[in-house]
Amino acid sequence: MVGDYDVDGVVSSTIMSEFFTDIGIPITLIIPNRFRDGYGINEKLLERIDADVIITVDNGISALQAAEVCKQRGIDLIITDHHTVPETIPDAYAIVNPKQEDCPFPYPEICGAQVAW
Ligand SMILES: [Mn+2]
Repeated sequence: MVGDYDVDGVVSSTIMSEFFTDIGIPITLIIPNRFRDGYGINEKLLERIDADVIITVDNGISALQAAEVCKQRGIDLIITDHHTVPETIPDAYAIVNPKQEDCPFPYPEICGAQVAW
């Protein structure tokens, strides 16, 4: 799982980590270092991730290149985010973002932690 270093990102990461721990699924949490790794899931960060599935929390909706790398490597990328949806969205296995036009959820302005929850 790839989180974010701000408050929303850390809470998102905690909620999702606790869920997988509670149901007995091993999960590795990576919160990118703002200075060394940059923001969110990205190509550089992917160099040190070996996984079958990657879930993002509070980031990922603009990660076009990272999604491409995941696809090439056979990694299922599940993006959960609440940030503004760009014109072109990542080619991911799944995207959960209430700001997507076709999302029926009635509250598009929720935070990333609520999306994760
Ligand atoms: Mn956020």
